[in-house]
Parts: sequence; structure tokens; C-alpha cells
Amino acid sequence: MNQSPLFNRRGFLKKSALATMTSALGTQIVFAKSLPAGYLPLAFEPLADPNPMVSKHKDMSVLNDKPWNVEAPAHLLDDAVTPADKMFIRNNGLIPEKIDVTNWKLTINGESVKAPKTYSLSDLKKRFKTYTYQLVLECAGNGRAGYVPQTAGNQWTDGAVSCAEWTGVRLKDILADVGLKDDAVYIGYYGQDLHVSKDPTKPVISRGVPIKKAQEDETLVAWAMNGQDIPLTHGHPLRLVVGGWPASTSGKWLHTIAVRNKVHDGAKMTGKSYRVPINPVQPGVDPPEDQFRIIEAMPVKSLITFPRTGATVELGQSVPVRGHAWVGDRAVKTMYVSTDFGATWQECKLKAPKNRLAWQQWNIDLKLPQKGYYEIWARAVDDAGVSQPMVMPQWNPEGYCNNACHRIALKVV
Ligand SMILES: Nc1nc2c(c(=O)[nH]1)N[C@H]1C(S)=C(S)[C@@H](COP(=O)(O)O)O[C@H]1N2
Ligand SMILES: [Mo]
Repeated sequence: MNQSPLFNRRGFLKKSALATMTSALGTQIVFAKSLPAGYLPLAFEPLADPNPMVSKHKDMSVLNDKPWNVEAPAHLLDDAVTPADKMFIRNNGLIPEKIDVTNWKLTINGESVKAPKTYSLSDLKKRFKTYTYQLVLECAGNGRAGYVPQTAGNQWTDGAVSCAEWTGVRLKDILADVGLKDDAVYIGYYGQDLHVSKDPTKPVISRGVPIKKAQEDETLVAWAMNGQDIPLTHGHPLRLVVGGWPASTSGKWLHTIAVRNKVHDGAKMTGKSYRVPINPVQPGVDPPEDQFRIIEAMPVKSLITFPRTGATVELGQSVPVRGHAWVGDRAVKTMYVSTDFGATWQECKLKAPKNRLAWQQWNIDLKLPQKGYYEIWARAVDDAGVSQPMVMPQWNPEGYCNNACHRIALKVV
């Protein structure tokens, strides 16, 4: 006969199970006697995959838990280098439960390699030079919640962006070691995560970048983040990291990279995924698939990380305001803020990036003339002269690349 460790023969929680749960919760389950037969307290429901929230800051906001999609409110992103507990999570499938680090392999294959080659983690660490870069990873859907009419997908506000410090080897060094054919045009990654249905035949996500971007100095195959092993949620033990492009190109739980002789056609590379209309469309209009193009470098953008929206300041005090600015493959040249809804702009101090493709810190001390409600709007301009728009940029059916100015509200009392 099957003996449940949790339920007695009538299906009610055993006293021993209840005692364990009480100590795990650190408080008693007040109406435990009234829990119907066969019911577990929600806090102990088995989750679909490892719960990543145990290692996240308590103010992170969960948009979805199957799969996990979690973003940071803007004020949590105040650090120059994003700590793991404040880093957004964007999963398309389930976090792998078993990672065999000792036997983990990276295989490079595809039509355009001379011959496939496989490396262990220690091969990678021993055979190639190690580099560390701070790299911006922004989900292409960051800001989607700002589009009108609303588009399908996770309603990210501003916090699906991070800039951590990644350590690994250059993908271009690995590719040179493998040997490529002349017809190589694209790479595509494969990771170990499972589809939410747990059906291993269903692909989750397999995206990539043109060979030129893959061979940039900053494109890494990384095993460390912020000086430690990459956290499980963010791709342990190996991850492709492609700064400045949709973060969907930075494959987590990486085990294979295919070098392709055509545009990679893995899951979420085709159809309308991570694509925008070639020609501007009227909001709400969804053109046919052949009129879309793949998103490459992300547009210029900035965040106000201090003060947090809703802050109150006293009349006469100067208000220190700061944040970050970044742009796909380029650098931010000038940073402005406005306190009068964009009528006039003041130039901020702006730091150079730590390295190419890192975000840049900006700050300014503001004086606000009288008591009342204000908004601070932040606007970055890149080194090609391209500015963030003050209002909603070109609407698109999948809701990508919203780089409208970030706004916060302040009260002077
Ligand atoms: N294997 C795998 N890699 C992945 C994903 C995924 O679901 N599976 N999501 C991608 C997307 S859409 C984004 S935005 C980033 C999110 O990275 P993060 O969760 O480490 O912040 O990972 C990318 N890499
Ligand atoms: Mo994403």
C-alpha cells in the first residue's frame, strides 16, 4: 500500500507534515483543520521548476511564473553593475533542474564549420584567453506595457534590462579554433531548458546573430557573472552573451552553437518573433509575415533610478537625480532631463562606458521652483545623433523596442 508522507488515509494533512510546514513557514497555519482533504497549503504546492524568487530582491515584480518572467522596478536598478538579485528574468520554458557541470559540453556544429568540435568547460577555460565585460542585456519586449493599443505578451514596464559583468571567452576565438567555411553567415544557439509542457520534442527558443556580430570582441561564451558562477536562473553553467542586441540572442544553459550558411531558423527566429514591420504601420495594423525584419541593435534608451517615482522633496532642497543610458551597438553622447514635460531640457553629467556595450551613468542636481507636482523626464541622444522619443515610438504588432522617455513623478512640499 502507498503511504503518503503528507496525508493520512482519509486524505487530510498528517500532524507530522503540519509541524514541518509550520516550522518552514515560521508561523502557524491558523485554520489548518479546515483544509479540505487532498489539499496542500499553496505555499507548499510543487512548482513547475526551481523557484528563482528565493534568490531575488523582495521588490521584484513577477509577471508570470509559468514560465518565470520577473522585472525590476526602475529604482532597484540603481547600481552601476546589476547584482543578481535585481536582474530581470525572462524564460520561455522551464529552468533546467539538473545541471551536470562536470560533464557539461559545448558543441560547435552547423553547415558552415569545417568539422564539428566539442569542448568541456575546462577546455574552454584552459584553451582560450578569458575576458570580462559589462554588457547590457535588454529584452526586446521591455516597455511593451507602454504601447496603445496593447499588444500580446508579457507587459514589461521599464525593468527588463540589466548590465552585469560577464566573464568568459570570446566566441570568435572558439570559432577560429573550430575553423569556418567561407559561407558562414549566422550563428544559432541551443540551450538545455524544456518547454513548459515538459515535452522534450518541443523546442523552446533557439536564436542567433549574424556572423559579424558573433565575432565582435565583446560577444562572450561566459561561465561567470559578477565574479561568481552564473546563477541557475540566468544560464548556469554556460551562456552566450551578446551585448546591445535583444537579450533573446543571449542563450542560457548553452550546449550548442550552430554556424549557419543562412539566417538561423531556430525557434523564435521565424514568423513575427523578435521582428518589426519593415515599413511603419498604423497602430493596430498587423501586416503579413514577409513584411517584417529581424530586430538587430536595440535603440537608444535611459532610466531614472533615483529618486524613485512618488518621492517627496522639500522646497529649496536640490534634488539629486541619476540613472543609466545605453544604446545597442553605439554609445550615448548626451543626456538630458526635463521638469516641464519636455518644454525645456537640461544637460546632465554623463560618464563614459566601462567598456563598449556597457551602460553609462548620468546625474544632475535639480532645483524645483515651487511647491507642487512635477515629472522628471529623461532623454538620451546617441553618438549618431538619434534621440529617444518623448512619446510612444513606432507601434508594432509584437510590442518591441519601446524606448520612449522614462518618466517619474515627484512632489515638492
Ligand atoms: N535557453 C534560453 N535562453 C534564453 C531564454 C530562454 O528562455 N531560454 N530567454 C531569452 C530572452 S527572451 C531574454 S530577454 C534573456 C533574459 O535573460 P535573463 O533571464 O538572464 O535576464 O534570455 C534569453 N536567453
Ligand atoms: Mo526577451
